[in-house]
Amino acid sequence: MYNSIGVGYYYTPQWLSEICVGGGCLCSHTMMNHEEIGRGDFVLLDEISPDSFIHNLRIRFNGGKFYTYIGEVCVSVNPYRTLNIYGPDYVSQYKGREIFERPPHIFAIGDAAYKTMKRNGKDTCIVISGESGSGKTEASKIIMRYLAAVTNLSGQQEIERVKNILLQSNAILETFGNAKTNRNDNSSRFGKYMDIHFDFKGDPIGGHINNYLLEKSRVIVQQAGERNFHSFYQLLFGAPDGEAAKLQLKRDPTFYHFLRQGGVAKVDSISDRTDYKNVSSAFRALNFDGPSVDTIWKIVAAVLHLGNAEFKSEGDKTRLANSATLSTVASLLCVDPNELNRALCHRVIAANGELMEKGHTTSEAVYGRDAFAKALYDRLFSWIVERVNSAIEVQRADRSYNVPGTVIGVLDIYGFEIFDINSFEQFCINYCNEKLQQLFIELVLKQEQEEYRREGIAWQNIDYFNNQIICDLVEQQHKGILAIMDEACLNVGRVTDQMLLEALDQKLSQHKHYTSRKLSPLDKELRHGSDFRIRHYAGDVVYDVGGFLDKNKDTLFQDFKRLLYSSKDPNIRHMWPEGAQDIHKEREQMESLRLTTKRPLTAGTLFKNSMIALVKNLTSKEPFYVRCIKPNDQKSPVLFDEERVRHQVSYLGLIENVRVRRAGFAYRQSYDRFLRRYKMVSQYTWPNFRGGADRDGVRILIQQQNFDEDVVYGKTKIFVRSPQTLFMLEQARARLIPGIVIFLQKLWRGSV
Ligand code: AOV
Ligand code: MG
Repeated sequence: MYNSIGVGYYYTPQWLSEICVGGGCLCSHTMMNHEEIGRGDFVLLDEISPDSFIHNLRIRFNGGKFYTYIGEVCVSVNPYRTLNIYGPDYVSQYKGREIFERPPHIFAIGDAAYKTMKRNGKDTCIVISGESGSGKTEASKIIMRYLAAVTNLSGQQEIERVKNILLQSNAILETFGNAKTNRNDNSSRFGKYMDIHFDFKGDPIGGHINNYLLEKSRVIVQQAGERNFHSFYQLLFGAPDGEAAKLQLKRDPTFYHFLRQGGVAKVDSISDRTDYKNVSSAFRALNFDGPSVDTIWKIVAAVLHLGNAEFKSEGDKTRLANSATLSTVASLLCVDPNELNRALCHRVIAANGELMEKGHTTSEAVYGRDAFAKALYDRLFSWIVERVNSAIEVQRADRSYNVPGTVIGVLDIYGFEIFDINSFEQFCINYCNEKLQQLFIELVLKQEQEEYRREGIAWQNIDYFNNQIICDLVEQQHKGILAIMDEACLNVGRVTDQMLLEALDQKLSQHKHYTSRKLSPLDKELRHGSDFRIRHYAGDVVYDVGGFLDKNKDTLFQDFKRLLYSSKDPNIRHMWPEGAQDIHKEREQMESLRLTTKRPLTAGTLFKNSMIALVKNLTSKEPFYVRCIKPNDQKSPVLFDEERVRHQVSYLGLIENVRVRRAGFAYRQSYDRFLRRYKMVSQYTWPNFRGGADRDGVRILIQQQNFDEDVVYGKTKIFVRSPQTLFMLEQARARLIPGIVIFLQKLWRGSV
């Protein structure tokens, strides 16, 4: 029973494992052995410990149950196999039902977000988190498909069109923003937050996508075992012969420098040919016109050719070694080959008040080529997102409704990751995950507390690890890593990555989440002089500082911008508006920058700002959570690697989450629904309670069953401490239902 300090339960429910609060729950009806499927909600565990948590998760994984609740948080384990639990039969089981009425399923979270939005007229959001490969992107697509399935019941053509384009937009974004990594064959290399807009009837009328920092360094370099973005392979393997010939492409990926480095071109789980067809049809669905699609593939091909550009030095000059590549790239980008040559081998600089052309060294030229390729692809990606947004944006006519529409936001962002070599990108990705963990801690606790406060109920706080200290380590003004990096970037040219590391060491030597090779020379993990380590909430990550400054500064020679603005392809011109800037004006600007030391915002600061805006946005909405867990690193449907899972459970704070949930109340329900469900257990409330408000009926029912000690009456809801009380009510209900059914059948037949 419930113990006196209000934390934990001692009970041994032998007969029920899945949450069976609602009618039609499968396990109670099939009398399935609870050992086979575990508890459907972790708050129902006899004892809360990492061992019992993992044990439950393993039983469920082995029994083919991949979703488990912690209250209203859905813990999802990647099944690594196709499941038939997402079809229309399942949709109808979850549609409009309360979260606990059916066995745990991600549909219930989608439905809760939808129902809450509709009922309260309030924006909601679904935050999906977990490490790389844990199933976030799949979860976000399942939720989107669920929302599409439960809306537009009147079958309006326009709404069907909107639903279709919202779903199809995923194919486009994944083609250009996802790649095979060593963690995940379809890893999101950008962050995505999508708002789905609904009209006052609750039908989707459009959407908007915010994208976050694409890992553009992948365009030029991939770690062993990894691929470049899917788009390159889809084009090579999927484009019809005529198209490939037009783009002067060879089908062999090993021909291209930018595709060679990972050593893989084919992935078993991916069909690039089919995906090319899918993305082509998605382009059509989203009304991308022919010239736009041409531009897209031309840029992808140009990047490939550009990677093969080689340089040689002749005297004090650097020249392109392969002129055929030059003319191919120039023709694909619709720019003058001489101008392209000039931009690749020289740059215009301002010296002593004069503009002059300075030749590159060969290594500068290679650096420029790579920066150019990355920038081309990055801009292309942003432009594609812009185009997707204009296709899915809410049409004017829909906006004219008097009742303002509401929104469900779905966040699917890159998961926490640790590679053999971790660079600036991993630093940003892991910082982003720190921010989301922070949000989870704050909101899950806050939500719980607020509900108790709203309902006038006292409760006791639970300790948890607050990762604010790590967020501060990264983002704090003046003292955080980003600020130290920005300071170093002000002097770039003079400051090296090594000097940046020294500055970090100096300022952060006392921070318990930071260490470096120099500060800890005997630490075996820190093998190189350029290594530093952050103790993240999800584990230790060793970063290699090499390239940090350059990636943070993120500059592209102005010469390339001007070149692309001169393109005869209007789409390319549109992607590079700043290339329009007059060269003399630019010189003035450079001069004033020199004097004021004002610099454009760095990549790190821009990312930080976008994270702060994202958190603010999510905080303004009512959040629902899906916490994804990766069962093993082999992508196996049968392997449950306990240690890997234990680590994730620990850093996601799931045990604390259960404790918070249990310290309060295992179950809460509005008085009307509670009464409707259990009214048959009391003669005072069956068939209907006529003695006053629903709350009075609930009170009478509870008193009569002797459960008064175990419940608290809030303003609008009843709060039940022990799940056992609920089990007993369910048991009583289940005993009575057959008699009621017989009685009703007789009634219909007129025999009573
Ligand atoms: P992620 O989004 O969390 O990683 P994904 O959603 O891409 O992970 O999932 C990785 C792979 O696991 C998918 O490609 C599927 O093969 C499989 N998978 C995940 N969820 C399911 C499911 N519900 N049913 C069947 N297979 C699934 V990353 O984007 O890397 O952080 O940056
Ligand atoms: Mg993903």
